[in-house]
Amino acid sequence: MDLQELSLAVQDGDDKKVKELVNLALQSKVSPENILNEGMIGAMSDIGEKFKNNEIYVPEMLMAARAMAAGMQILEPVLVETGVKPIGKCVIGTVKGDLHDIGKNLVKMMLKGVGIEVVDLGADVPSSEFLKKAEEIGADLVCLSALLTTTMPAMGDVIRVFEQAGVKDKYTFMIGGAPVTSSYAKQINADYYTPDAGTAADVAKDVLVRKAAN
Ligand code: B1M
Repeated sequence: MDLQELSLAVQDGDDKKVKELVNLALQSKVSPENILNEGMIGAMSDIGEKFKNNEIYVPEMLMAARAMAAGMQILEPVLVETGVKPIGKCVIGTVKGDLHDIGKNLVKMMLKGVGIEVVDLGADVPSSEFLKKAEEIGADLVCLSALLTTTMPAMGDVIRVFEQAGVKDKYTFMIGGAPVTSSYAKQINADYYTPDAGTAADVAKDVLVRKAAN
C-alpha cells in the first residue's frame, strides 16, 4: 500500500481519511513502524517546511497535528502491545511554555513499548510539577521534550528544581526535541540526549536494566 496518500491526508488535516487509511494499512499488513515513520512523521516534516516558507500558517499546522493524533489513536495500541511487567517508572512532559506534544507522545508510546510505566504530565508543564510527580510515584526517569529554541532553557529549569531540592541524583534525566543537542544536554546537566523516540526507548531500557543489575 502506498503511504504517500496517508502523508497527504495528514498534511491536509483530514482526520477522517487518516483514520481510514491507517486502518487500511494495518489490514494490508503494512508494519505499524512504517505507517508511523513514512506515513505520518514524514508528513509533519513537510508541514514544518511549508510553515517555514510561509506556504501555510498556524491553523493548517494545528489541523495536521490533529489529523496525526487521530491516526495515532489507532496505531498506539498496536505499537505498545508488549505484555511484559514494568521495568521502571518515568514521568514525561513538554516543558513550560511549549505546546508541541506530538514528539513527546511518540516517546511516551515507545517507552511503554519497552515495558516502562509512564506518567504523562502533558504539555506546557511547570518545572515544579516534574519534581512533584517524580517524587510521588518514585520515578526512575524524568523525560523532557522541547520543540522551540525559546523553551529549551525550561529543561534546565526543571533540572535546577531537582538540584535545589537535593534529589537530582535519584533520577536519570533524558531530553529531546528538534532543536535539542547532546552538547546542550551536557550544558544543562541532563544525563542523556536522544534524537528520536526509538533511541529514547532503547537508552531508557538500557539505563533501567543497568540500574536493576546494581
Ligand atoms: Co510549531 N514550530 N509552533 N506548532 N511546529 C515548529 C517546532 C517549527 C520548527 C516550525 C518552523 O518554523 N519550521 C517552529 C520552531 C522554531 C524554533 O523555535 N526554532 C515552530 C513555531 C515557531 C511555532 C509557534 C511559535 C508558531 C506561532 O504561533 N507563530 C507556535 C508556538 C506554540 C507554543 O508551543 N507555545 C507553534 C505552534 C504549533 C502548533 C500548536 C500549531 C502545532 C503543535 C501541535 C501539537 O504538538 N499538538 C505545531 C506543529 C505541528 C509544528 C511542526 C510543524 C511539527 C512538530 C511535530 O509534531 N513534529 C514543527 C516543524 C517541525 O518539527 N518540522 C513546528 C513531528 C514530531 C514527531 O517530531 O516533535 O521533533 P518532534 O519529535 C521527534 C524528536 O524531536 C524526538 O522524537 C520525536 C520522534 O521520534 N523527541 C524526543 C521529541 N521529544 C523528545 C524527548 C526525548 C527524546 C526524543 O527524550 C525525553
